[in-house]
Amino acid sequence: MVSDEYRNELSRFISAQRMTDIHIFDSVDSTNNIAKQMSAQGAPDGTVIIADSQTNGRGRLSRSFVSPAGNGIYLSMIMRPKLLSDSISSITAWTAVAAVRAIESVCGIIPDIKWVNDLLINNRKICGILSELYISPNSSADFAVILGIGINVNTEENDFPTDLQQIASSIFASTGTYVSRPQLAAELIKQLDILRADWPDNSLPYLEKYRNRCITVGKEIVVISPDDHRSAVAEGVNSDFSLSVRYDNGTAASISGGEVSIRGTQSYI
Ligand code: BT5
Repeated sequence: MVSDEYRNELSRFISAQRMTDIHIFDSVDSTNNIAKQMSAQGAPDGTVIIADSQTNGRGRLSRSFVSPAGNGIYLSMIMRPKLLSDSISSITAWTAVAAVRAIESVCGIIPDIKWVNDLLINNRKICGILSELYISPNSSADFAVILGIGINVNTEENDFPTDLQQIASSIFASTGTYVSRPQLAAELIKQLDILRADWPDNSLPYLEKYRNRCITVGKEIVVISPDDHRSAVAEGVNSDFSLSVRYDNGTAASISGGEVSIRGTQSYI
């Protein structure tokens, strides 16, 4: 069982007490789905689900996240904040910063951020983030935020499906250095634990790091909503992590992640 080895390795980096809320699987449909099921069963704040592979890894807006066995990290953390304030819309961006910090600490390379939820190295996507909300059908006071992170760690470039080969990469393919998945997963858990403690008041370090790594700013982009494609220039990241854009007709707007994607006009970024 890969999951047994994974657990043994992970426990070299994580205390026995913390390991009790970490659940490791060989294969699941989606770690975010398992996290929702566990949330419904009362799983505590900080519960972690990790899988060696996913059969239905999910991205935003019903897209999929390719999640083969043996070389990626597919991890979801259950977060149970006391209140659900407007600031929850920035949790994906906070999670991106936590993932950047973990990769920087273990791999010595600092990924860029493509607003709002992609981490890139050399302009290729190596990580995607999907945050979702679970609300109990019985009580709106019983809710959880699911932080889902997928990282291509040791994937070879030609292992990606053809349609992803121009946009996707892995940490190994970009740096030439093999990375220990349990070590990186452990650091990611540590950074997400710090994030839970920082949420929502200690926003500034997250905003500073996000702005520092966000390569979308200054680029010509297309803002894609369900019924519209509009050309714009990305002008900056606002303090609520929304993207400040100026459309071609001169109108300024702030866009938030929910229903919108962006593409560079020159390339994926
Ligand atoms: C994301 O969505 O990138 C969010 C991905 C979140 C995955 C994690 S894994 C753990 C947890 N459980 C889940 O089921 N999901 C989360 P989005 O920004 O919508 O990007 C999706 C797009 O990225 C796809 O349409 C492809 O173009 C591209 N893509 C798919 N798989 C990829 C991969 N492995 N690496 C890089 N790009 C990929």
